[in-house]
Amino acid sequence: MSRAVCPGSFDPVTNGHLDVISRVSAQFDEVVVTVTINPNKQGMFTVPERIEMLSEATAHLPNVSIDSWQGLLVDYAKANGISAIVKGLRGANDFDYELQMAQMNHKLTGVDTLFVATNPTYSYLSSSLVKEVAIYGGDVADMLPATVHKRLLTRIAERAA
Ligand code: COD
Repeated sequence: MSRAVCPGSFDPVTNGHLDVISRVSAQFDEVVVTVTINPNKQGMFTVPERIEMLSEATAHLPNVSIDSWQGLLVDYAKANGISAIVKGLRGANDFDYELQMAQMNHKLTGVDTLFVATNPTYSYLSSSLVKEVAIYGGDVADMLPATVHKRLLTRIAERAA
C-alpha cells in the first residue's frame, strides 16, 4: 500500500493546499496531511483548529487523514511507514527552499520528496498573504473553503475587539 505525507503549517488551509491534496490523493492509496508544529511560531489558528478545518475540507476524500507532528518530518514518515513526502511548488522561491529540504530529508533517512506543480488558478496563494489581505479588509472569499473563510473573519474580528 502506498502512503504519502503532505506536510505544512496550514494556518489556515487554502484552496491551493486543497488542490494539491486532492491531486495527491488520486496518486496514492493513503495520504496523511500533517500539521507540523513549530513551537517558536505563534499561528493565527491553534493546531487543533487547523486540524478541524483540514478535516472538514477533505471530508470528501476517503483516503485522506489528518494528523499533527512536532519534530523532524522524516521521523514522522519513518514511524508511520510513509515512503514519500509530497509538496506543492508555486515557483522558483518554493523550489529553492524545497530542494534544500528534500535533499536534507533524503540524506537523513533516504525518504524521497515528490513535487506537484501548482494549479495556475492558485499559484499566487499562500496562507500568510491571505491572512494579510483579510486583516486589511480585502476579499479572500474565493481563496478558501467557505467554513475556513468564516473562521478567518471571526478570528480577525476577535483580535480587533
Ligand atoms: N499551490 C500549491 N502548493 C502550495 C500552495 C499553493 N497555492 N500554497 C502552499 N503550498 C504548498 C507549499 O509549497 C508547501 O509544500 C505546502 O503546501 C504547505 O504550505 P504551508 O505554507 O502551509 O507550510 P510551510 O511551507 O510553512 O511548511 C513547511 C514544513 C512544515 C513542511 C517544513 O518546515 C517541515 O517539514 N517542518 C518539519 C520539521 C523538519 O523536518 N525540519 C527539517 C526540514 S529539512
